[in-house]
Amino acid sequence: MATLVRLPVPMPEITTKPRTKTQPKTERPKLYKVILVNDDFTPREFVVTVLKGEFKLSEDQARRVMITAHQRGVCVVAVFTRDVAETKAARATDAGKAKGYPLMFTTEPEE
Ligand code: TYC
Repeated sequence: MATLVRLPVPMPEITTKPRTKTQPKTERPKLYKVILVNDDFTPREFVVTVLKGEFKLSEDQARRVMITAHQRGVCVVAVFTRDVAETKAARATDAGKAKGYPLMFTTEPEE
């Protein structure tokens, strides 16, 4: 008499991959504001000239930025990546220093 042996049948293994939602990485660099600071000595025309030369502002834009800093104490000139902002602020500040003016440009990170 034959004995029936029941062998275990292997089940196909179902594996589920954990779905980790991957954000498309298009990291944008943090931007920095270049800020023009008012003082009592630098001639208005010189400030306008520096703004046009270093920041490529039009005559009209440069005058508005200069007047805003003159009236309110500071004015944002433009925003750039950190390196560019710091280089431009330093060059513009140096342009004033070369003429003996206390003209100052600073940088600060955007919120
Ligand atoms: N206040 C300066 C003046 O009356 C002009 C000036 C404007 C200087 C803006 C700096 O960031 C400045 N001659």
